[in-house]
Amino acid sequence: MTDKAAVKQKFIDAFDPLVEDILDVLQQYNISPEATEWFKKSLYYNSVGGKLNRGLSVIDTYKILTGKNELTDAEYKKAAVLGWGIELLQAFFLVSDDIMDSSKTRRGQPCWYLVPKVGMIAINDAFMLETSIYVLLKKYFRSEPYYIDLIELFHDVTFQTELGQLLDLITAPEDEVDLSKFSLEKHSFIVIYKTAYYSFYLPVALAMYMAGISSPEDLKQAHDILIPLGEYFQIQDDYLDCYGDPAFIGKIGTDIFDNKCSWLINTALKKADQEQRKILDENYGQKDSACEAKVKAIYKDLDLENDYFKYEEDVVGRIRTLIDNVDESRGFKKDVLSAFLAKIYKRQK
Ligand code: GPP
Ligand code: MG
Ligand code: MG
Ligand code: MG
Repeated sequence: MTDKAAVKQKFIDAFDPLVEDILDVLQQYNISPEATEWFKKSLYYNSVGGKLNRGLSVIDTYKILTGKNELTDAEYKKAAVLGWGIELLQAFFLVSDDIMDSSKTRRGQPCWYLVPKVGMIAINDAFMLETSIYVLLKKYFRSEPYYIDLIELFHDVTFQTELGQLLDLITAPEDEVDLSKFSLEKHSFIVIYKTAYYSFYLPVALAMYMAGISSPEDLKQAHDILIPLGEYFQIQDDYLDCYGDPAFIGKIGTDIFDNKCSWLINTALKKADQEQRKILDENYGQKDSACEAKVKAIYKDLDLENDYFKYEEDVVGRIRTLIDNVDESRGFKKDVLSAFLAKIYKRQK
């Protein structure tokens, strides 16, 4: 096993006792074995199987902030609880998002709502994935002075992500394709809220509270770089929706079908001539494979892949400069941010 695989496996192994903690609550309430089994299946199906980057980042960030290469078992456990808290939040978002986006696969398997017998029970399962976070925080952090900061942070970030999802959805109405409503400014707003807060700011802020390096100034420094980093990450997601290999990314892109205000369509709209614009107007968001192919053909004619590669080099340069200017005098460390950037630069999945 490579080092990286071993690190991931250790984190995955830390999930089993946490599932037991959550299921203990059901047992206290005398919930039937059938319901307990259902919930256990949902916990594993929806939380494990992805890259786990967000969860692992809590542990990495904590190590960098404290300068410790090895954590004690107790420290590792607590960082892992916070990491799994984000993964549960992500599971809650993805189960819900796949219903809203009519997606088919996630992490190389059918979306949870498409699993036989699940259907719309997935909505309640999503809620329970979310509330499991607070079962774990209560058990492991209740006596910490920063307990309320953790809870408030999870709540604020959840609200921000839901606002982003709202913007994403109302900018992509199913029955009314109007590309003139899209813009890169709107796109930026959507993706910062729907992705950057929970995927980038949250893991770092959680580790900062746990490490005790959490002055408002340091939280702001982290925020001001992690938000653009998260925006870049979602633009990669938009790019991969069209150009990624489904076998590799574990999901089939739906953005053109679903009339999404994605980075690619916005970039295409800026470059298209009248004729190309007409084809985009007629074929975007049509929930039809032939229409999708016509949109992809325009993307190819416009050489959007090249725009994406240029964007990537440009944004990474800007983020590197921001990182260089971080003030480490109160204890925050630039390496936290460079480690994040290194993890996502030129990612293929
Ligand atoms: C990613 O958008 C955004 C989320 C997963 C947040 C969902 C938030 C909720 C409150 C449900 P996406 O649809 O582009 O992701 P993917 O491409 O993985 O489906
Ligand atoms: Mg989606
Ligand atoms: Mg979505
Ligand atoms: Mg996407």
